Amino acid sequence: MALVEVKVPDIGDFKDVAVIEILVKPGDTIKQEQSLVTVESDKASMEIPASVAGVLKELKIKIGDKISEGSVIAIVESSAGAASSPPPPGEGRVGAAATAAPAPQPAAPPPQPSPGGGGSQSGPIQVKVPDIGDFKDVAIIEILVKPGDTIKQEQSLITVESDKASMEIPSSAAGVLKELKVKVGDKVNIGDLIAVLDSTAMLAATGSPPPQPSPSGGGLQATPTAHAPAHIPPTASLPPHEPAPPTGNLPHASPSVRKFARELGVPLEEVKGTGPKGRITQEDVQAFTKSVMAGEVQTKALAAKAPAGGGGGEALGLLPWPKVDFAKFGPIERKPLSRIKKISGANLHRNWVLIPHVTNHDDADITDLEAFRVATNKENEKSGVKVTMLGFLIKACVAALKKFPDFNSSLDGEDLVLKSYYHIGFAADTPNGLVVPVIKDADKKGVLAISQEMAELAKKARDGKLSPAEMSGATFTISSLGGIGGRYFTPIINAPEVAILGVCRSQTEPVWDGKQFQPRLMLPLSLSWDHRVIDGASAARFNAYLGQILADFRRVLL
Ligand code: CAO
Repeated sequence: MALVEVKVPDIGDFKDVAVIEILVKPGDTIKQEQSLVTVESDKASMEIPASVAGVLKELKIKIGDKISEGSVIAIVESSAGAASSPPPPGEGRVGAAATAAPAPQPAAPPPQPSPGGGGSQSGPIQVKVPDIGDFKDVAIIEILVKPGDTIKQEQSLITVESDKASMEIPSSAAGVLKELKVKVGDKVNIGDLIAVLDSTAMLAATGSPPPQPSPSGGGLQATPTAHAPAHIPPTASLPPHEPAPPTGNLPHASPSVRKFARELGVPLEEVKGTGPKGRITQEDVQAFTKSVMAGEVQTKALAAKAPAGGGGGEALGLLPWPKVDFAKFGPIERKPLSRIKKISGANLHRNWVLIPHVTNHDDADITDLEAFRVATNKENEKSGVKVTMLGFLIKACVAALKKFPDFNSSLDGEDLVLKSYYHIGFAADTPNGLVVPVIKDADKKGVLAISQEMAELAKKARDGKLSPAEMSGATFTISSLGGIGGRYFTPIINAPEVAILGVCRSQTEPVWDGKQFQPRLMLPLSLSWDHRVIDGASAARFNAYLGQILADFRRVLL
């Protein structure tokens, strides 16, 4: 056993680079070549590996310290029986580490323009990978430019990454990018051709010759920069997570954190870094993963998927939407959803998911009202205005809304907005899908006027001619399937309203009057309400009151 000083190996021209991350702690058993710290200059970020295996006794640096070649990083009790006195910087064990996990040689001279191109002459210039130290077969992880771009000298063209460092490769000359010779995923080495620039185009564009490659300009460029994802629109179910601040192109993270994120499939550009200068740490990646798993945030990819097929069920931890080859079971026809279906579908889905719905079912005795309606229609035969049960229902609902104002409200944050106007929407079935025209100020209109307006709006709806104004502002909605049939159903609340009345087809039923069964015309009512605003008792009272009005319409006057 021997105590060995682990020093900063030859890291090329880097001097006074800041320690931004410490990857080990005293007591840790360290493998040879295991990364101990991450340092960062304005040209690259890199991890400094251990030159020996053993137990870490003491750390000699802390975050923020500036270190150079030869600086002592740590004292390791080596199991290999090393010399008790440390070798000079760059030699012995430390030197071995530098070889085993080579540090970039960042300030090597830039590649010279190839014969026939570049330099002070105009024309094509070949830009090649400069001397990047001992790195071999480093993978291109990002291409930062595209053909047609005007490139400045030393502008970063690509980012490469090894398992110990990430760096950007700058252009050795200025010009217009004619051709990229590499793609993401390619492995490159010193001398490999990256791109061809045209300095003539540059000359034409600027009127001055491009700057010459500088002797020190071919090194490594600043790598770590945080990446800002596009704003993620909130979905019905989950809030988007707060994106990282917009400061550059690449997520600011060390190569090992990048690798870790890649293994987990974590989009680093969506992770907010909590380290120095917004650097993303391993803990940040872990915390992000946890919050996605807990359903607290959604990744951009999931948010983008949400509107399609499965409706984003994955984000709710649900099974993915089943993918079935329907044609396997018989002939099929594929038809795109109509525009109205797409819009109303998305709204209905949101409302169904976000509103805690409860539906109360009840029956109203409309025997006398129906007799009155039939008589009214007979009297008005010549006028052409036909009154349907829906006209009476709208008027009856206004009376119930006045008695139970919570049903004529909307939730706005933690406030309930109670409206003193009564605009009643009615669901209309059209060849292209469901729309909801609105009878404005129904409290100020008689049943005949309401019926006439309803007929006009329903026709406009079927002709696809309703204006947005004619479909907005409703305070309560009725969905009547009375003309079609059925008994009861669960209507979906039309947000931001808090209740909706579903009506089915009336039929004559035997009703016990205390002495005997009487044939009565009964109208099935289904009232869905938002349980955040309304409770079951008020819903039952609302339905009962509505039933009373429909049973004796004179109550509307009271
Ligand atoms: N019980 C028995 N008969 C009823 C009735 C009821 N509750 N409601 C209507 N009727 C009768 C009408 O009296 C009329 O009979 P006649 O032809 O003998 O006069 C017939 O059914 C057709 O009425 P209507 O549907 O044309 O008129 P309406 O005022 O009842 O409804 C409108 C108008 C536009 C709401 C309706 O045409 C419509 O589109 N309904 C579908 C709404 C819908 O799709 N809701 C579901 C939403 S959730 O997907």
